[in-house]
Amino acid sequence: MRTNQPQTIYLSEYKVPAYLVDTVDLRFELFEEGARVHSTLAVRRNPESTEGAASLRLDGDSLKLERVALNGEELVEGDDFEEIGGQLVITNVPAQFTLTVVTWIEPQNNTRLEGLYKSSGMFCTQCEAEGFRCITYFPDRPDVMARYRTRIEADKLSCPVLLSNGNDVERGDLENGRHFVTWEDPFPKPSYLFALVAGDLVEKQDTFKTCSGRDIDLRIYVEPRNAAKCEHAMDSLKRSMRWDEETYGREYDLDIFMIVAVDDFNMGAMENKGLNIFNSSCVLASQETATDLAFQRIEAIVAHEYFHNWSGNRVTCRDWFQLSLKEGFTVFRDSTFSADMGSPTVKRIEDVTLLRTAQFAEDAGPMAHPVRPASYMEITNFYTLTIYEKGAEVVRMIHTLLGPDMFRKGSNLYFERHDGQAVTTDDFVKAMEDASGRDLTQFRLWYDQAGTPVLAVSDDYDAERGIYSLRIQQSVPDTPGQTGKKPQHIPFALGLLGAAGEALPLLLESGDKAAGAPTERVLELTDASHTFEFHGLAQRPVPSLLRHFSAPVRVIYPWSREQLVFLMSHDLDGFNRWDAGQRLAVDVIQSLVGFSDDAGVEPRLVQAYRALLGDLALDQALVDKMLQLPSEAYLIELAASPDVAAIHRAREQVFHHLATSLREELIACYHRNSEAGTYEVTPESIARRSLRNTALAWLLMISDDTGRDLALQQLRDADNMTDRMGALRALVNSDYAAERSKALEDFYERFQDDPQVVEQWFAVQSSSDRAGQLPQIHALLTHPAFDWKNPNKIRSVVGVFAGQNLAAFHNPDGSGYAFLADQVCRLDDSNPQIAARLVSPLTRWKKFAPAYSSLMRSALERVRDKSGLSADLYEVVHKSLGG
Ligand code: B3K
Ligand code: ZN
Repeated sequence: MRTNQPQTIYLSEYKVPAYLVDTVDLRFELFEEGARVHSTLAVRRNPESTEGAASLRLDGDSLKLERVALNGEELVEGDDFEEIGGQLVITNVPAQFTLTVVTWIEPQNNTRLEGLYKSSGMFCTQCEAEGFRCITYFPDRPDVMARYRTRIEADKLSCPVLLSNGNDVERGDLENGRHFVTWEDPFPKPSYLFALVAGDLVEKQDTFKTCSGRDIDLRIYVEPRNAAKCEHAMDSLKRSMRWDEETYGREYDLDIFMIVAVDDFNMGAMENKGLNIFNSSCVLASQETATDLAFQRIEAIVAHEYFHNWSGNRVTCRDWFQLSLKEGFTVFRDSTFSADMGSPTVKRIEDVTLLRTAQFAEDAGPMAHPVRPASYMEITNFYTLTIYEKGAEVVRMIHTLLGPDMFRKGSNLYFERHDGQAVTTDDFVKAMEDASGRDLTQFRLWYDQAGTPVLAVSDDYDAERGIYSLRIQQSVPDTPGQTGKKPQHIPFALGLLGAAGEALPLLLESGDKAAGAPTERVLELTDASHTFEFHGLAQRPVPSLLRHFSAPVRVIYPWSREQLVFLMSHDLDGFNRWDAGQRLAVDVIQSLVGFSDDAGVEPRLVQAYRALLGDLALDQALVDKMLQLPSEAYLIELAASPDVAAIHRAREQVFHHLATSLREELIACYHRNSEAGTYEVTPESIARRSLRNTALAWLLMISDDTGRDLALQQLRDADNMTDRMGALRALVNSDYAAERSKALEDFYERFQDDPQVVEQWFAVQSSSDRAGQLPQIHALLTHPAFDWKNPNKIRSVVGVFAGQNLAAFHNPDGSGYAFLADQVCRLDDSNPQIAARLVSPLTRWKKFAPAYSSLMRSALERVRDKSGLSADLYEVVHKSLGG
């Protein structure tokens, strides 16, 4: 616990490590009451370091030091070494030596879930970013790469399975019912990729033949009760391995690849070399217990972690400012993979929805930071949507600017040039430049400038000359610590549509031939203002701007509702069809904020939705996406000084009006998509289930008895979790109070022994403005299935309430804010990383209408004044109150 201000770390102060470590020899003695860690390091002075340091500094956190020896000689505290500010400083070391350090740690008492800890009786680790220092003293920074050999000793009965990185090279029995296994990882790696697992696990085994004909042993380790839930993750893994060979030419390198599922985990999963550790909710799935969304999420996360083997592990980050080097690139890779496995348009819609709703909000808030930050206090606070999602968009723009072939040449060069190295985002861009011959100097600003660029677009049509001109003005808003920004290099994809919806040829010069001319172009914006002229146009076209969302920017253009309705049904870019629908719905909802009269709901919106419900020619997954109204969170993000209650009411009003007007079509849609068939997880069946459940949700929203009966029947008959959860959610969000309670009770009764399902059961209530008011949320926190030590449970109640149940969280009496502040303070003592994440909704206080913002601020101040505030929470709270 600290009370002092944590230190700020600056990128500009980066220095190469003074000492390097070539090999790490570890021996873990695991016991119920703690663990002893013996570490022997082969250390040598770094020839590239200019520091004349004769002292070796090792990082440590919460360690009990038992012994230090140098070249076999015992060292004496005070004479030879000191423990200063968490570091172990060994004085007068030679240029090359062997250092032995023995530490004692208590995994069973580790509630932070960093370093070595216990989850459901199993030992496991999480070392990224700085967890290795909670295991032993070490230069815990990613540019120190070493080869690891790890011997694990434990009780044979409680820990029959002992795992670490690499290949198992030796195993045997010890006295007192104990045994050991030794693992050797031939690839040098940073300490954050170290992993250890010891417990009573079952193994699901499979194999994969690589492109060069090597057989890889694939294993997923789970608790025995979960043995039947690994198939989907295993299939996803094999698909990822094949895809990475085909798309990036990346073959797996070790002979064995392991995944372990653990229940208590701070995030989704971790890419430790050869031994990925997953949050159970991101790996376990079965038809009965996992929704389609969970199936898709598991596939994406398995792929993401697997792809890290090259983008992250073989080529790693020099320092944590470069985090997006591996995260942005790997998110881009997993997103392309998911697009290839399903519908690219739908995947793009999902990614952009997250980006525009949450990343844009981050980029406009007090924690805004560049994709490559210049400073941080606590690195765990920087695993953000900006690093991950905006970082992925930046790589995606490079892909767009270079084209697929040059991009592949660039990625090949990057992997070859930097294999086994710890590098920077600049090295990545340089490889892309060198392979393609393109100059990305200005493009690099995407890594340095925070804030979402704004493009103000205006147009003009000269009927006489047949010229349509488009003026695009770029500005990048100020963010904390950054003002007066330069224009960025932005790929702007567009098309023009004729009156019948036809794609018009884009002729940039007056003499250009229409035949064979492209109907879509990527314009490159580099200046604050550009004007483009399109020739040979007999009529004023309708512009389709920023197709595929070709850059993470806000586009401002005075669309008429007529244009939006037209684009919704005619744009050739599926993404922009969806986007036009969203813009229309946003416009309609916004115009109703503050008014309570239904009569104002735009009839063209109803017509457009009616057309969608009847459009069987269009990809049904896209139809389903287009039917979703913009979320409250997105509407709030778009508003200048949002009044949450008014936005909530306006959205509900539009919802009701649409559902009432389209009742017949919704019932037909429900039945059309309910045709019996065997359960499959294919894009088509997923779309069918989703549409059916969308129709159900809408019908229950207007308290339609037919809808209620369909929901109850679906709940009785469902053979899969998507349908069961769809029906439950519709009932929970309805006014049928008796049915809702009964459905919730029955559901819990049935699934109470399955933690992943119970998490969904918590979330469906916490997210509901009907079932998730504060008294009910309090009741969930005292429910027997709730567990303050389990991040998933905390997220599914507290996180979901504050992040998704916005009307209740923003209750004008401030009770939602006070509640969150209480929970954050409580959690800070046990798990500061989770506390700092959960507080995030309060940090946006400045954005809201005054009545809300002052209450949010007081709640935040109360967190600030908590005694013994962690560094994690300190940084977030002070930055959001301070500026
Ligand atoms: N690299 C990990 C995230 C680690 C977070 C540490 N606080 C998972 C991932 O992005 O793949
Ligand atoms: Zn990652």
